[in-house]
Amino acid sequence: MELNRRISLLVTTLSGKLISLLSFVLGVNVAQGATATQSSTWRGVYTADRAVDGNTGKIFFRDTCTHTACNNQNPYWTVNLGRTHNINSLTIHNPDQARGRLHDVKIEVFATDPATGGGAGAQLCATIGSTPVASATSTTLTCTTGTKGQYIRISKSNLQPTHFNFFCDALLLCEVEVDATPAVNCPMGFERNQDSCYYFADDFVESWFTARLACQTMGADLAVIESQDENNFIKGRLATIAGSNKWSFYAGLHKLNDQMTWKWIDPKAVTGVPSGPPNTASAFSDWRSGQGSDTQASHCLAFDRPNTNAVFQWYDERCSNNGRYVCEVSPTFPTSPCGKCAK
Ligand SMILES: [Ca+2]
Repeated sequence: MELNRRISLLVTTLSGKLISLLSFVLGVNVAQGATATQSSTWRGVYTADRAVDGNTGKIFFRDTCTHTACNNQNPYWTVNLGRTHNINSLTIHNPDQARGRLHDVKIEVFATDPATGGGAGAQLCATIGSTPVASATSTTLTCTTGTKGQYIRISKSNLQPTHFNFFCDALLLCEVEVDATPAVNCPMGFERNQDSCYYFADDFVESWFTARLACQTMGADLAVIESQDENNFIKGRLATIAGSNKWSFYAGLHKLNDQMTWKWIDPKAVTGVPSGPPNTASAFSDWRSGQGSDTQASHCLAFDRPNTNAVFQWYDERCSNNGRYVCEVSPTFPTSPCGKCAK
């Protein structure tokens, strides 16, 4: 491959990964390209998908807008985001031909398809009152905090009488953008903390490698700990689960072949985890006294404690030793093979 092309491909790949990572951190328009449906379609051509095609232009007869049928008294438009999201806000691009038609609107979020019985679990995101939104403007509606689901429905009521043959009150949308971040529904047997799910394997003991395979079998991987909060959550749960047993639990940190560098199994996690104490580096660690710094064959992280009255901390364990283990799955981890399968 020619060098320029290689560089270009590398830049494209990296920027794609960056955008994908940023989208999880910042929240972006997750509706574009999603599956959309509506209660009816005016003249059969102003279809629901036109509000998620990425064209936010508001000129009705030139850009790509939706329009429900004139005889539809309770029109609605629904988008399926494909998986559960924490919904922050919606931006509606209202056509120049709206002429007072964007009024009495209710935006609701559902865990399951409202068209097939999911309507009972509606969460109200936001409303537009009887005063219409101005034509050819964009309006952003912030959802009630904690709004979460896979389906968003925009429905309209209190339709006004038809003024002319060609002007009926209906639901018209040039584009709907949804600012949201993916959420994860924990698989059976997993416990939630923040936006991750954890499986505390306390009934089997395995080597670090077999423990990792066991996690992967469930679409997860050994836990990657990126913050003090996450570390405290796991330590707290381990204290409860272990009780008076002298157990240790593997997590997803291991030492590279240089016998010095500790590395999380998730490449996106913080790098450069400092070796044992004193922990003066900026990266996060929680080594037990005397741990994390030897150059021997102790290459895998286990949560352990010197006695059952002590708190769990990080211990550098020989990877071939048997231990219990903690698995994790989140919207972004593991990246393969099944990190995005969990719903
Ligand atoms: Ca459009």
